[in-house]
Amino acid sequence: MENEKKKIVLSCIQPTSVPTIGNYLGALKNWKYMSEDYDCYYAIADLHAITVRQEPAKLRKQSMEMYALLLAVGLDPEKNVVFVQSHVPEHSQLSWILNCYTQFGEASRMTQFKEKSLKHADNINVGLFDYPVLMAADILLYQADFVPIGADQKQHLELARNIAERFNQVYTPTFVVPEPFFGKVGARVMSLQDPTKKMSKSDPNPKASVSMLDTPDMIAKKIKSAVTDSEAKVYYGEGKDGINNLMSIYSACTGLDFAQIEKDFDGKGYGDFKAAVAEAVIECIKPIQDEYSHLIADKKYLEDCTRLGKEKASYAAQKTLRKVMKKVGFWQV
Ligand code: ATP
Ligand code: LTN
Repeated sequence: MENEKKKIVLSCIQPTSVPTIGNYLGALKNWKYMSEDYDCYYAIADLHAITVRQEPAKLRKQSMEMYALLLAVGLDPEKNVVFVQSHVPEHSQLSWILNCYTQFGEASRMTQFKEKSLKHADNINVGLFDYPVLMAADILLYQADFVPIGADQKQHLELARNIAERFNQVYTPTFVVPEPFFGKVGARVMSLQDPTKKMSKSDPNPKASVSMLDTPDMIAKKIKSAVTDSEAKVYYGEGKDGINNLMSIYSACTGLDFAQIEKDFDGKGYGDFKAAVAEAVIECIKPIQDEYSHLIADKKYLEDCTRLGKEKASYAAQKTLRKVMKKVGFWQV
């Protein structure tokens, strides 16, 4: 067992804002669990972030903050590879090659592109369309076996699998075909203001999401004002999107299942339930916030860690890219 090669895990998060509890419960929490048993590559997807207009100084700052948060969640930069996507140019290089193995039709079916083009109608750039191919490159470069993601990324992962299979068929087996990995609960945390939409860190309405760095007071207020229904009975059911969402969050933070939650809140109103949810969220993220405040004060340490991440990621990425370039038939000297 000692010498057995560990399976490889890769995932990325965009530095578009401070992560929400949706990002944490749906993705980052699993990153931490998986980091114990797998060979993990985790990246800040800054190349993906510029598919939507970003302010340069803010993007730089958010990338550093996101990096600190990844360490605060418990990722170990020595044991895992924690890096910044743009520090490893092989992502862009492989992405171009994979573009030529992706059909326009299949890329056109991606629902996130449709949603994001509606949201950013003034800037429907080609990068936004090509986003899933870059994501495929991220994954395939590291020969990842598993990709922990929230449910919203399922379609993109399916595309990455199709591209890998196609390339392997046109040439000889080159890429590992990756499997998605979804956590049990929290895979899809919804907006507190519109529980039919996913909670998103770049939602302009601050009341719609709880950020990982919100103060206890802010968290309590946001959860208190979460949209629910008029039935005032805590149970998981149809037409109760708001309560279903709060129950999922509560369950993910406490480990209690829905049946237990329904029992505990039998006869109690939404006020009591919301107070309990807020408390559970505050407790759940407090240790991360404490660790974050130490890390963010040590810029030199964070920079040293990103350099180490870049070195380790580059080694693996170069190996795959060289193989791909040879198969495609590029003149290598
Ligand atoms: P943006 O608002 O900038 O598009 P985002 O909040 O959707 O960002 P990403 O950086 O695109 O977050 O995603 C990081 C990870 O978090 C992905 O694995 C994604 O599946 C997961 N994730 C994002 N939103 C949620 C959510 N509401 N519930 C569960 N998981 C989520
Ligand atoms: N598109 C992802 C972020 C992302 C990603 C990846 C996730 C970019 N590259 C590779 C998993 C694997 C998102 O969460 N929106």
